[in-house]
Amino acid sequence: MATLYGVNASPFVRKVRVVLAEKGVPYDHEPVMPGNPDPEYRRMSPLGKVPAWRDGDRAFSDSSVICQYLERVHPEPAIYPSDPYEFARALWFEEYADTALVEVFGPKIFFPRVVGKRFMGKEPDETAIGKTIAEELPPRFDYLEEQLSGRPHLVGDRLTIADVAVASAFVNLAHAGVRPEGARWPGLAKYVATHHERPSFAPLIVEEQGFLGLA
Ligand SMILES: N[C@@H](CCC(=O)N[C@@H](CS)C(=O)NCC(=O)O)C(=O)O
Repeated sequence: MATLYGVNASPFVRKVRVVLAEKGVPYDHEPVMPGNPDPEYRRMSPLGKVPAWRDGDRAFSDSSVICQYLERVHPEPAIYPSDPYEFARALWFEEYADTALVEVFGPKIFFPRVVGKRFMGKEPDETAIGKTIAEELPPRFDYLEEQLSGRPHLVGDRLTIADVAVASAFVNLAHAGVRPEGARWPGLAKYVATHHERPSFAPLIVEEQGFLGLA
């Protein structure tokens, strides 16, 4: 059985776990922490980042690479559209989630409010977090609300890597107690809640809540 390396609360590790669940692929899970200096780990992930993936003597890192590899090895159900334009759009939303969403949701909100507090005993700077929530979340939420236009998926009419990546980023925000307000972003609020209820997401969220002491 192949092994996924990386701690469960990472949005990138979660992306891969959701894809594995959607495709029904069993795997072993080693909850390696980011920045692991172990030379053997660095051979799989030279930058020390999580996730990494080992399948026999084949090992490599990066959630986007792993998800595309999984699509080739386990094509059904497809999570990448076959239409070239829809494929490009799905990759774009994955990229948007992995950069524009994660860089704000992670280090500016989730990390200080949840990780710093629980694992380092550090009180979060709520003034800075409140400023981020007030200034940096609305343009991102507005963009996604407009792109969704009330539809259940970002690209086409079924789950793609776009939804997996975007909904995964929103899990970290939810762990920090922040969700898009339904009154202002009704489509996005429903989209996030619906994806987090999927059988591929829900058990992971419960597992993470236990790990993070949020249960
Ligand atoms: N592009 C990478 C990003 C992975 C990443 O940044 N993971 C974080 C944890 S959420 C990490 O390992 N950070 C440690 C570091 O940057 O040294 C992917 O999609 O896998």
